[in-house]
Amino acid sequence: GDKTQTLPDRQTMVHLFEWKWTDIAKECENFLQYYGYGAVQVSPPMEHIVINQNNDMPWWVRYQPVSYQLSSRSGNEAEFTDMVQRCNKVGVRIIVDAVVNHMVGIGQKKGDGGEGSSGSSDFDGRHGIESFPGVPYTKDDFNDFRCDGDIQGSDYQNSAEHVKNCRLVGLLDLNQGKDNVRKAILGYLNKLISIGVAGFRFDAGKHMWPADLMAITTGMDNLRSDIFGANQRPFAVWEVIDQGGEAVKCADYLGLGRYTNFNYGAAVAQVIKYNGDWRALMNLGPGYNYGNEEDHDVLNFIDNHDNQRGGGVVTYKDGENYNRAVTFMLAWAYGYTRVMSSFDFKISDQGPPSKGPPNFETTGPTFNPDDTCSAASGWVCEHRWPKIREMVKFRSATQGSAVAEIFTETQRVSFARDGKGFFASNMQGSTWAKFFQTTLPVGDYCDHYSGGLVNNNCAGKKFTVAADGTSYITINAGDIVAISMSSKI
Ligand code: QV4
Repeated sequence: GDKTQTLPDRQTMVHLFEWKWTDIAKECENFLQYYGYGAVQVSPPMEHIVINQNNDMPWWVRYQPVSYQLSSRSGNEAEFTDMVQRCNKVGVRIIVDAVVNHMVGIGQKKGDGGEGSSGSSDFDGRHGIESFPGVPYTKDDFNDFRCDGDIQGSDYQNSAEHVKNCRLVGLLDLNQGKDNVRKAILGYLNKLISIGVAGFRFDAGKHMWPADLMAITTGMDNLRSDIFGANQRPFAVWEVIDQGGEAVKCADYLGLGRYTNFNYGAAVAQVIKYNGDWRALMNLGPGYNYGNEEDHDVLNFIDNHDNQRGGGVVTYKDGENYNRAVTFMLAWAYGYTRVMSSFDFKISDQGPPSKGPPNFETTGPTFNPDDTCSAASGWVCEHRWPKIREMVKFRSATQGSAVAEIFTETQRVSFARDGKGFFASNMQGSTWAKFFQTTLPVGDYCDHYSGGLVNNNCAGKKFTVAADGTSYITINAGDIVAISMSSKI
């Protein structure tokens, strides 16, 4: 379904890319609950291939399933279960990255060239053998009879059939039209639901047939009623990259849940990274450019674990521009929002911080006194950056209130979230100072962007709103101001 299944006032999800289950459990308890993060997207929890590539284990091994045992680089089943319980207890939901389009890359076999598995299962992905006893799947469960080759670049424009039936970068393509394949996938998903997860990010949704996905969607159990209430359906977001000109369209997936709206981060990058006109962002919503569907259809984000590795979007490597991009997203009333949280990488394949060979055991983040992650630990933790974590509070406080009072001047935009919040960005080379209509109740407010309320003390700039909702606000060149009901002093 498209319903987020988060607590009503928590409307931001964070992707804790490659974090260990034990570290996520602590993060829910020690940090996420206090800033209003509603859910965590976790890396794929199933058993995956294990590879030593130049004395490192690439991050993408997590996208080559060997079986549906809950045994991965992030931890085992007991640790996963403990994480789900502890996060739910403090009101933070777990969203699982479900890789059900394919298994390992063709030609790979356990024991060959150092290839192994993160659990106990054997596998043989050689052409025509294609055996995964841990599920089990046999060669008859794959799409080789429909397409025995890789998806070609031109297929993306010309052939939905090839995009769905051929192999994505050599990954053995499962046939979700088969009953036993559907049952195996549903067994995996329903087990996760019984543990207490709230839903799924479905990897490579674009590469599966919507009719098969409908069967899988309707076959899922209800969420646990002791946690979510009666008759609640799992949240689903389908990974469909469609920025126009594609044979497979995001609109094909409406009704199955939400889809990953790659048009959003692209639009924001156009303005913030490539010096476009900020006023364009005031139209970002349903119908803006291609592929921006209704509010309840989209998951919006600035960058993800794929396109931060060279997709032309704004990423943590852009420094202050990243703060600006995520801040705008969290202030603006469109879609369910996801914040990316990365480990620092120099090359694209690089795996998360680890103890190195032979086991590549992940080493977790450590924290600075200001609650950011220590750079020495290798984790970037964008979700803990002071401006971003404050804006998550803004989003919670403004949930459900519409954009109002838009005021613009070339690279200057301001808007209110009716009765709940006010945002202004000044990307012009000179100070912007005037009376703004904030729509907020009379009182003093602390600016989230320059510090926010910390233990009830204002660490940022202070602004006074008069009885008529107006406030005289000064915004420096290149700065942002954001106040909300959650920063009322
Ligand atoms: C290699 C050759 C192939 C050959 C194959 C033969 O390159 O030409 O056919 O061997 O076995 C890795 C390697 C890739 C290797 C492949 C199979 O990079 O070189 O193929 O494994 O062994 C991630 C990485 C991929 C990685 C994959 C599996 O990005 O590089 O492939 O994991 O480990 C499209 C899709 C979209 C996709 C996006 C990246 O529409 O669905 O590309 N996004 C998701 C995930 C992404 C993940 C996958 C899908 C696959 O977000 O992280 O790919 O699960 O837009």
